[in-house]
Amino acid sequence: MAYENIIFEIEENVAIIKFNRPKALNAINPALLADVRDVLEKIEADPSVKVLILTGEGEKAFVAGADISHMVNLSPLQARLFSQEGHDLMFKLETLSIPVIACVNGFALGGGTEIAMACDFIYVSENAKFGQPEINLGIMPGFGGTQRLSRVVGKAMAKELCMSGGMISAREAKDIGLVNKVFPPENLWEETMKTANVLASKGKVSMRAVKQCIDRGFDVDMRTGCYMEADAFALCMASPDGKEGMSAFLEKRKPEFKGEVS
Ligand code: DAK
Repeated sequence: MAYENIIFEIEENVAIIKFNRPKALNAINPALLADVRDVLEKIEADPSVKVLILTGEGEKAFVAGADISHMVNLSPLQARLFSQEGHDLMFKLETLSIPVIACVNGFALGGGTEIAMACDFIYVSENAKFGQPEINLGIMPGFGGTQRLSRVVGKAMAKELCMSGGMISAREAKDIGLVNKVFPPENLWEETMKTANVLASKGKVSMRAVKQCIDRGFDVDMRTGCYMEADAFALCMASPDGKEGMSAFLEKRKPEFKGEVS
């Protein structure tokens, strides 16, 4: 199915969503949110998909934020709905059972930074720029920026970014721990795909267990997190992939993971 606001492709086991409104620097409107939501449902239902990459179409932007021409006319109630739709999508991305990589090839501002933070990790090109510039518009982050940013980079840095509305470079984003790796623009896609293929070669059951334990464990105390880890570990041990991975090591062959729970 073709979408109006995104390009959706699957390359072997890797699904790719490209935000595709380049004339508006891929700014987010409700139609784009709906397209992404639809695709995430398809991805979750397709056992062959093992990794998702989000990126922006065009040379300039990942996502330059929520579409200001849409937001300017919203009533407070409509704004709440738009914000809620955004939050729902971020949670959906965050809790997707497969790893999600944000491949940031330019501006990631406002909602763009917020989408990238809802991914498992972020790879960027040297020309990427991050920021929460909503304060410059007399508003504030509405897709989780005040919450996720402080959890990723700490309260003081999150406050500086959200209060100043300033942009930071790819290198600064790396220095504060917002992004994992910075590449020259011409290498970004290849490097992202290389990592995606590494992740796609692992077992889906243990991949999901790792993702859930790290994410959910972050919100609870250490002891509860370790109980969660013990349960998830038991699930991995009970899964055919667990047996296959360890047998393959002992038999000196490559494992063939099936991603089945039993
Ligand atoms: N929305 C709509 N159009 C945008 C846009 C955006 N966010 N960003 C860029 N564009 C459009 C420009 O208007 C321009 O359109 P034309 O004039 O060509 O028709 C085109 O993209 C190219 O942009 P520029 O000509 O400005 O390109 P430059 O290279 O000069 O500058 C820029 C690039 C990214 C620095 C600049 O475009 C810029 O500052 N853009 C705005 C960035 C921004 O402020 N982003 C944050 C948006 S606010 C909430 C829900 C969500 C949110 C908040 C609350 N609730 C409902 C509670 C989230 C808010 C945001 O994300």
